[in-house]
Amino acid sequence: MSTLLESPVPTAAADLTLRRGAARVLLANWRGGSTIPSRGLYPHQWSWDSAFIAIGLRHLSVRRAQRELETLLAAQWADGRVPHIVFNPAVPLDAYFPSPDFWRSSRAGAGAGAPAAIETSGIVQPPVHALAAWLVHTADPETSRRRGFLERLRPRLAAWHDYLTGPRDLGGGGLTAMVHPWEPGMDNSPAWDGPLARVEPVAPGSYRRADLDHGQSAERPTDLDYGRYVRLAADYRDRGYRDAGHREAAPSAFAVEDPCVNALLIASEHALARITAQTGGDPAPHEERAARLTQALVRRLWSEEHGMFLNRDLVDDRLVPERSAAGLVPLIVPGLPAPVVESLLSTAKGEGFRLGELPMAASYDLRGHAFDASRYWRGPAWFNINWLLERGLRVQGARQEADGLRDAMLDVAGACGFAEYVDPYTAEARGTRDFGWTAALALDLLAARRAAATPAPRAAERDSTPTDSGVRERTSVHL
Ligand code: 9WN
Repeated sequence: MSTLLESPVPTAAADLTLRRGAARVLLANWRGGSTIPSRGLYPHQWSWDSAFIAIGLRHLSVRRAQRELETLLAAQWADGRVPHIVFNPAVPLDAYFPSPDFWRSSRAGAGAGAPAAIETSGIVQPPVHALAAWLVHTADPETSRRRGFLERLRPRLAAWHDYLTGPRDLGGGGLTAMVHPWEPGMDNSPAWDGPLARVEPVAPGSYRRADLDHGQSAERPTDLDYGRYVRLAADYRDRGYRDAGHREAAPSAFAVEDPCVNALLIASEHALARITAQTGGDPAPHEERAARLTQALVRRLWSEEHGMFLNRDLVDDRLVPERSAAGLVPLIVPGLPAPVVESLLSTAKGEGFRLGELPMAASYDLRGHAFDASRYWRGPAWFNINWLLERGLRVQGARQEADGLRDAMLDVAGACGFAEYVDPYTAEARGTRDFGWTAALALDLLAARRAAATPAPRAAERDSTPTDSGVRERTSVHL
């Protein structure tokens, strides 16, 4: 694949080094049909990791990027859910916990439509997939059409969104809900401390954490939190992975409406509209659903007082007063009311996140009572969240700020060895290294920067639609 590393446009030496480094990570983490997030800590396929990885992989190999998403969606359940982990049967059971023998998806999930021949987890992760599929398509529409890529993915993506907006609208207010802290992807966010406090942890000796074999305990969730994660997952499994509304389901002890997850659902619903139009269908139902979700997002999760979106705890039907970066991600949603956008931008640049001043935005308010610069999702800066913020700034027309964040992320990505996350003040590496989405999103930002500096119009520009045309840069990377 080394020839794929050569750019058609003259590239600065530093960019080329970064590109080669990122490509090496993705090549090393490739497992024949999908990419693992990291060797050691995460040896299987993860759902939202694969979507972000496909977004970067398309700059190296469109075929691999397509395959990444196809492999994940091949493990989709008949009820539409896309599992958060697809297990590699060749990996020893003790390499990651919870392992397939904990989830027992093919048996415990049979009633919910889990595949019989592939073992997966039974929970989900944020729906970045339709967005990723569209971006992969735009990288090479010709190959995509020839292989029927969008035709094959479209029904699966539609079923996925139907699941999230149907059985997972647990609050009945038009948003999707997450039933485990692993589902929104920000596992250890201080926003979960309140909702999790109600959950009885399982006994400490009843399982063995594999993550501490690879990660430093000061950078990982505590044992108490793990005990609660395990309890929630085991209870969901023992209910046959049924969601509330089903006659055999009990309400989940943990249920939240998360602004990042719902913003991604909206962005993906817009992408699904394009995918549907591209494959000869009617995009209107998807655009209408995106508009309804956007209204529900503002109605249910916007907090004027906090200047950002918050999580809604569905058990007591209250907003959780914790300012995490999840509440800024709705910047990616087109059509938000102007005062909301103004307030979000000012919160992002303010004392809590210092966007434009620090290298990357923290995952949690720098002044928050639970802030920790090193511990999982309680302060460190993450590349996927910052990639979404960069994208959101462009959607909202804040081009200078977006350029600044993009350049800073590119500087940090190479310097930290493609770390999983970094200290938000010093940009020092935290978590595991050679992390898949860090490498992939660096590739994507590099391509965007190069495209923005290239005068000729590109094919993807012609594919852009009115929703984005006023705010998109001239680049294949942004829709
Ligand atoms: C549990 C793989 C995943 C990411 C999540 C991140 C972390 C897993 C864990 O790693 O979660 O799913 O074991 O901590 O929080 O966002 O998808 O990279």
